[in-house]
Amino acid sequence: MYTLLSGLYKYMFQKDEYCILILGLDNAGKTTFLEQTKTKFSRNYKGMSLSKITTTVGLNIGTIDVSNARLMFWDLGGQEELQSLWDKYYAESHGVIYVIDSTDEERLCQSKDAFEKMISSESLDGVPLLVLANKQDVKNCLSVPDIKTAFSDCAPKIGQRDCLVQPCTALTGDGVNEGIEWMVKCVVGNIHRPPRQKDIT
Ligand SMILES: Nc1nc2c(ncn2[C@@H]2O[C@H](COP(=O)(O)OP(=O)(O)OP(=O)(O)O)[C@@H](O)[C@H]2O)c(=O)[nH]1
Ligand SMILES: [Mg+2]
Repeated sequence: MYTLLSGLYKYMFQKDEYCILILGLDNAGKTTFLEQTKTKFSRNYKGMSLSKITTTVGLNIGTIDVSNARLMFWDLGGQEELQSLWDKYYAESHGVIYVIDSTDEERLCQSKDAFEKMISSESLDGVPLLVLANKQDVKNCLSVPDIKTAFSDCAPKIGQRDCLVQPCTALTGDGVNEGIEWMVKCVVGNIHRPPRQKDIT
């Protein structure tokens, strides 16, 4: 009887909580992506106007519920001097969303270096990686194959981790659902990083 009731309680009131980092160079579109995600996945969420978003100094936090999972996002500032703070969050995270500005060919190499440094951290072993080729609305931007080619020498460091490169336009929401749904499937199925369990209040 106790088992039955406790199972029912868990089903009704507990959610598995996963922490997802949103990383990438400044101006890549991380905060825009987070706002768009909250708008799409939270009923009644009236997000801030996307045109009012300014560069992040520190971090933005956002939470969404998808099925029985609760995703808590940490959107960190991407400016060079803020990148040294990223690794403070690695040990707690269940997944990483890495945002690339597909219009910024000039800094693609810099973005690759930051990505490579990030995935080299042992604290992120086994964590799923969603790479967003953002700003696909802009004519002549880099395509997913262009980005895969530029990042190809990261493959050995990605190793067995789940990894998807997803085209995305954070500004309009294109590709956001696909990316989030993929991430949920990966973190829920990842036995290497068990979720935190939280009662819903
Ligand atoms: N055209 C286009 N512009 C975008 C898109 N996503 C974001 N932007 C623009 O890119 C700029 C930077 O967006 P942010 O979301 O602030 O970028 P960020 O990665 O959070 O930057 P930091 O906080 O400095 O690390 C803004 O002017 C956005 O409107 C997109 O999909 N398409
Ligand atoms: Mg930001």
